[in-house]
Amino acid sequence: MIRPVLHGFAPSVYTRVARLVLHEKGIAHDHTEVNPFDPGLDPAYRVLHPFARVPVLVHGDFILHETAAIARYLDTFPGPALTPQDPRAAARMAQVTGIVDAYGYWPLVRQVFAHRVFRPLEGLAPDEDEIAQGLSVSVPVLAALDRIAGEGLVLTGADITLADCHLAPMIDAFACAPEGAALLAQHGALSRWWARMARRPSITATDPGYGAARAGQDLTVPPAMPERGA
Ligand SMILES: N[C@@H](CCC(=O)N[C@@H](CS)C(=O)NCC(=O)O)C(=O)O
Repeated sequence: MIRPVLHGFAPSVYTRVARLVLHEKGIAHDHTEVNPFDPGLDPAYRVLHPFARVPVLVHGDFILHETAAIARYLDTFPGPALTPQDPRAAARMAQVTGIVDAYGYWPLVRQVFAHRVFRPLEGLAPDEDEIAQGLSVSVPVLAALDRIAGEGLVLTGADITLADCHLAPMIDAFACAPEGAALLAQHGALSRWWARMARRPSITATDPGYGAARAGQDLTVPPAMPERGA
């Protein structure tokens, strides 16, 4: 069987979504490190990703970008199914993915995490207005996800689905900011989900090391990759 290759960036939350799916499925794969924020990014990378983002999955002659599509493709590989059979649970899973992509990523990650955690680690000043705006925009996002987690069709912490994989990296990054952790704590069902989810081996194995980075480690150094599953 041809091994898939994940092109990704160690600190990237979207790369981590794909890595979580690979880990939960136990898919043997290789990894190529690409920094999409590098002004010197090889223009040839746009052959793989016309918008110059990460991740990209290359499987033989099949090139796939957009994380939700990558996750769904990987879920067709052998291993535990990460898509629920129940139509309503499957719909909720797609809904969580949509909420994360459309409303969650920017405020949670690019505004709160990037400015409170990542930029200071890179020696750059945070923009407090971005953080304040990100926190404000995050409130309805967390509320919507909290309702879904409380309903119990997905985000149960028991039967993991692609919804857990898509959401976990965003929440982990957001909660690295003290204000993010405080806001998350106000959402009981979502907090309980994250407390259970954070204990999964896949979360530990794909940890980009924000905690360690806060202690002075370079975040752009990839963790122990390539990761190889069963
Ligand atoms: N819609 C894309 C979003 C991927 C994305 O935004 N990735 C970030 C890293 S987490 C990125 O490559 N950012 C580079 C940039 O914004 O220039 C997906 O679902 O894969």
